[in-house]
Amino acid sequence: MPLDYTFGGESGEVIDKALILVDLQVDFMPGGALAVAYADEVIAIANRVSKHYKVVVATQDWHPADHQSFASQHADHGPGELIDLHGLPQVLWPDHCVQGSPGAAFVEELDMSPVCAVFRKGMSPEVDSYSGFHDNGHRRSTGLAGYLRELGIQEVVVMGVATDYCVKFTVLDALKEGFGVELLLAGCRGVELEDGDVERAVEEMRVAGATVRDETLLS
Ligand code: VGL
Ligand code: ZN
Repeated sequence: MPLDYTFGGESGEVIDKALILVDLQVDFMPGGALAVAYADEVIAIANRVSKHYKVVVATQDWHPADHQSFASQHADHGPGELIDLHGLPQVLWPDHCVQGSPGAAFVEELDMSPVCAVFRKGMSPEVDSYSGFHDNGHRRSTGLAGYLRELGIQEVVVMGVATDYCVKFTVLDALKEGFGVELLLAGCRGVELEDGDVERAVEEMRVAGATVRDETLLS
């Protein structure tokens, strides 16, 4: 049974896929605690495309103040360093997206009206969660895959930040969950800790089965 969705005032094409907006939060914008260069440019793209989708979900990085992905929790290490965290490789980050803080909020300019559900992640202090579907150890699910399946979704379109972290892991998990995946590259920006990280991430997503679109398609 098709779902009965209407979009505020827009009579355009309605795409029978879910749009996943990854971590469009204040701390990832220029000037934020974990700033991703030019991330602010994708907000207008999100606002433009989101009204065309049947289902739009947003992920939200949502850490307790003592999250162990924060360099501040490790006396001998600094941001950008790679450590072993309970058996998983972990890049240490500046404190960011602390639950309830202004930096954890969605960017004010982001149109949240088409967003039907928000999936928060990274709440457990011992394990990071880049993907919107699972934590990095693949032990706990956020419920996103089940939510999308309940709505009859078979294909997802992914955009947001950061291309080389949360977008990449969300795309790879979506493929593992059996969804068709399109990466909206124009709507993504990356951290690029090392030169070439974004390019390698995009290649990894493509090899895993994602379709990479380099244009926004809809106006
Ligand atoms: C992210 C690093 C730490 C992301 C989240 O949204 O890509 N990156 N937490
Ligand atoms: Zn985080």
